[in-house]
Amino acid sequence: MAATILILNGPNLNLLGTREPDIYGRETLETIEAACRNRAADLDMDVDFRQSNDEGQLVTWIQEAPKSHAGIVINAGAYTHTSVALLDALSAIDLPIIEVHLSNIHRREEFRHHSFVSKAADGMICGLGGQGYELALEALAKRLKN
Ligand code: CA2
Repeated sequence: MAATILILNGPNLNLLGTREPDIYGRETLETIEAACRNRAADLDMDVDFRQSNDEGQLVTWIQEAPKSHAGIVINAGAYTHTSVALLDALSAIDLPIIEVHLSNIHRREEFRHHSFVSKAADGMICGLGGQGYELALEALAKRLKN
């Protein structure tokens, strides 16, 4: 049976493609989801692609993930820089985790340089736009094979 990867998107990522194209590009979350589905099919994986503006909802999805998912790709949006709750939830599960950011957070404001999510992630990809999600799926496919 194909492994299912949970792809989590945090607050405001539903607005992609509508504003700030100079930072986040013109892709919408829907086009990123479609690209992930195509890439996952090539890799013989399924994706479960979700977005929430609610920190508690993201925590609940992370807690439930080991029952039905083989790995997590997470762009926690601004919660990346603030949420000990997300760090605790990610640290409490035994799944491979890849953190993704569309923008290069290290080229931006100082407050975006620190990530709580990174403390629990196996790897982090940033600055490559939606392609970062596809690269994260490739990384998980390789890890799950080994
Ligand atoms: O670069 C990323 O992927 C971020 O996770 C995006 C977050 C930001 O807070 C992180 O520092 C880096 C923001 C997502 C909100 O995206 C918007 C898109 C269009 C219009 C407004 C917000």
